[in-house]
Amino acid sequence: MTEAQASPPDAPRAPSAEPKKRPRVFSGVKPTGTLTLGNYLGALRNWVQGQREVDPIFCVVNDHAITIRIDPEELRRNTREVAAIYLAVGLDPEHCILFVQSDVPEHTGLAWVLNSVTYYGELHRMTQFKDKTAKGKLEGVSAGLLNYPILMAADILLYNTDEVPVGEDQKQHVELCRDVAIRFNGLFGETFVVPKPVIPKVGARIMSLDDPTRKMEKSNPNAGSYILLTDGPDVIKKKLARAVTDSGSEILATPDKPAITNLLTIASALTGKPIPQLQEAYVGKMYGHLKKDLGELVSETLKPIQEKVATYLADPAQLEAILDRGAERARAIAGPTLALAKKRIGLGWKAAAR
Ligand code: AQP
Repeated sequence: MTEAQASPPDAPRAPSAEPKKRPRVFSGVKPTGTLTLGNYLGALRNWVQGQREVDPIFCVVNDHAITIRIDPEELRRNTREVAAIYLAVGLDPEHCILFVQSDVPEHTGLAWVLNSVTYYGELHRMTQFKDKTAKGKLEGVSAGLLNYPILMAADILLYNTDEVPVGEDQKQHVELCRDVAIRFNGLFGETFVVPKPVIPKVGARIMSLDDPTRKMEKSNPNAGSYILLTDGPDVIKKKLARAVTDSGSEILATPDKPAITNLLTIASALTGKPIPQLQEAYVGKMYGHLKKDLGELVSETLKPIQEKVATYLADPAQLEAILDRGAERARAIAGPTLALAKKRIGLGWKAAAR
């Protein structure tokens, strides 16, 4: 029995009472560029590690990418590449539902419904909106950038999601999603499962290599600020060698050493070794030693992923078949949820929808 059959849109439903063996997990990355080491450590790696314990749905959220100006051909290329990265890092398409957001129109459909229960003030307060609008310069900023968290709420709520594994920067958006779900349920009757964010213990906030007070992000105009998952060993080593450091010479993760803390955090996330153990190993050594070791470590971690990405990109038919199948499975869940939300709010108006 498909989930669509299990939850017909007009059947009364109490989401919290649904029998579930494993928590439903939903997350995604927007293809605004090639993914960074921050995206990998804050999100992808944790998705892969936890995929067997959950009921996982992962999406390339390309509808989000058009909230900033992006060349259409670049967006298409990035979308394919992000999908290839999902597979290359180890997401299993037999187990996870993997798809591209724009192939499931229920996302934008539900976003419009949720627009009506989300307040302008809530959106305006979002830290990411404030950061991306360069602290108040609103000229040329799309309405989509402001409304982005509503679409993200729709992404999550469509799938009766229990958990949303994200990096620290997205926690606020998941909290807004919770508020919106609770508000909708309160106004129109029990409709959505209220999800919770799941933040990794290490790697939740990888910082820029050129400014350790800013998070590493793929849309940063300075290529030296991030490591891309597609960067080759020489580029990785050069970027790390040029990464800013702190005053002093001791290799310690302390508040007055944000740059070294960031490098140690990356090393800890990749080796699984706690930071105190790494600090111990670097007693008496220079910043350069840490940077050199990290260059090797990051290159070795990314090499097998890069080889697999190339294999998936070389076979577009196979990639599209996997994503088409994922979109079909996603729609079987998303369709009934959207229909129920529309019915609750009065947009499902036909006699059969009552
Ligand atoms: N620096 C980071 N450290 C840890 N986790 C991070 N994530 C992003 N940057 C870091 C996590 O990656 C997932 C996907 O993010 P996204 O691409 O959908 O949006 P974002 O958070 O805005 O990521 P970027 O790289 O900063 O993108 P741009 O520059 O395009 O805005 C999320 O789980 C996020 O937490």
